[in-house]
Amino acid sequence: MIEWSTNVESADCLSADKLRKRQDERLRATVQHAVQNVPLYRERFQACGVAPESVSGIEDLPRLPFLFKSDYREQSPYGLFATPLQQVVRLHSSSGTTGMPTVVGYTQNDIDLWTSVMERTLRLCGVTPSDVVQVAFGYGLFTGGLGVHYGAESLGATVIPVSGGQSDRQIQLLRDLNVTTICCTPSYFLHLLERADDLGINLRELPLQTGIFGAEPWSEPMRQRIEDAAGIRAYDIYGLSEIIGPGVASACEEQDGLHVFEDHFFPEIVDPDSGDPLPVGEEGELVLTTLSREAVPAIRYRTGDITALISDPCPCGRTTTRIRRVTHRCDDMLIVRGVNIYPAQIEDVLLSSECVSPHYEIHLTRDRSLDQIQVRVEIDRDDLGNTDQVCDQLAKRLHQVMGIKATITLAESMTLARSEGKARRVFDRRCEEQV
Ligand code: DLL
Repeated sequence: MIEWSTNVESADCLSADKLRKRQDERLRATVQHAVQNVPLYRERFQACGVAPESVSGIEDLPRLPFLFKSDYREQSPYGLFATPLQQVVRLHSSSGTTGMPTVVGYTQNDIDLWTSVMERTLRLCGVTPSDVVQVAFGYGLFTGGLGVHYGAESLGATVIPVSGGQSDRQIQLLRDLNVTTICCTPSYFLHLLERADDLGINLRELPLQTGIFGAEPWSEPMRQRIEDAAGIRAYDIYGLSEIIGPGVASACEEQDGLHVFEDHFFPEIVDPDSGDPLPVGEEGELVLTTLSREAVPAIRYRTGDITALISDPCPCGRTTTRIRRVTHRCDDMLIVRGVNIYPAQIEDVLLSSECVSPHYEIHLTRDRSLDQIQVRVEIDRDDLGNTDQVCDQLAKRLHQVMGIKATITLAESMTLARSEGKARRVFDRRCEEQV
């Protein structure tokens, strides 16, 4: 059993020495546990010539082998489990947005750890025992619903476990139960805003104060739009099933990056191509090591998420390191006519125009071996001004930012698909059309 216990009040404010001592001890235990119980770790450590006893702490991490998403798939379902199934009390699964979903397991200690980091997450977002928290993340194999649920209960808040979907009911509950905090994907909240409008309910007039959003990339302009439209403060929370679920990192009241719960999950940033560690502040791929997980420990997991570490101390007083908002993944990059483009760049440009809504789709096709990119975006319902002019301006801005020409199509309000969970925004049909 990996020993850990965390005082949720003080864990985010440890001195650097105390934190490092804790991380070193926990890493040593994690390495022993993983190498002893998981054949894949044993093989990888042997192949790199690293004896587990030689690992004394965090400074040894760069010597250790990486773990990849493909390892979870190849070892599926239980190959990466370090504890017998008798000790595993729960299974969850990743959402499979980038391929086959992966199965992850939790011992009772892992569930307690998850509850504790989720309680810390909610505290960072300003939630208190007096809050009424509507959990509109999906419950089930997806980690969002149950993760937030346990954390909110442990904090002593009043939890409404509604799960995702049934949007009209969500809005009724927000109104009738005096909900103060809602948790869901940002794209689902955008949808709830529209439904509320259709039902003649102004969210700004309800007691709702806080939105806790995550599980998919969303931009700073999107956060501002949500805050203005709903009259709430919107917080970004980050996590992934392979590590624990939500509860890896969270924004605080300063809204400048996300604090990582680094006494349990150690972050490194590496060059996505070479895997070499990058200095603090430089953008690269986030690599996470679990320091206290039992059932499925992860050593140097390549998350595929792109971010950077923030070195300056946060004015909120918490001492944990921060990461920048994750706006894209390594595998999100679209190569269009030889130019690298991230959907997040397109979102930034679209949201800089007041005339369009935050609902958009990016369609890639190929016409006689030439890539075509079409961006469909909905017009804001109150703004049906000069649409040609809007299209022209957006196309020019996109050309400046991306260096290639995109066709902009304005779609009528409410015509693009809405999601109850993670939004799908990119439709790449280039290969289909080539065959
Ligand atoms: O999405 C866990 C979660 C649930 C996080 C609820 C936050 C809130 P997965 O389904 O395994 O787990 O997907 C993990 O989603 O590697 C990122 O690419 C993306 N992701 C999660 N949170 C954020 C965020 C959950 N705040 C994958 N910003 C991760 C950007 C995010 N991307």
